[in-house]
Amino acid sequence: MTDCLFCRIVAREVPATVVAEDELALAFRDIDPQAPTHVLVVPKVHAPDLAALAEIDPAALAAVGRMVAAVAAQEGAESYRTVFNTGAGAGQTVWHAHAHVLAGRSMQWPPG
Ligand code: D5M
Repeated sequence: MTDCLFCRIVAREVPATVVAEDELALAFRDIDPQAPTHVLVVPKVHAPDLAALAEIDPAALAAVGRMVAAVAAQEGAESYRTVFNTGAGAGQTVWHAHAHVLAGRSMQWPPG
């Protein structure tokens, strides 16, 4: 059994509120939402971060990108923020590439 949390969510070994799925990607609600809409979009293949995913499986990266837009539309978001934290210093805590999709409130820049 893998010890990667998001691989285990993809395998349905850990429960999550899934909002979208296709062959290559899965979207589920963040357990600690930072906005009224906060969804994580993950590739089904394991890659530790965005750059690794681009190397390992460009098709899965494209699927994540398409699913980000589909989730935002499904949530009725006209504007939304997409975040890939990379590295502990940037706030990455789960070492399986994931896009945060945040919407439903105004966003500040710089993000902090
Ligand atoms: O983002 C990792 C995100 O993963 C963080 O926002 C919490 C979320 N998380 C952690 N465990 C779960 C489960 N079990 N379900 C849903 N969401 C979860 P990062 O950018 O790595 O800090």
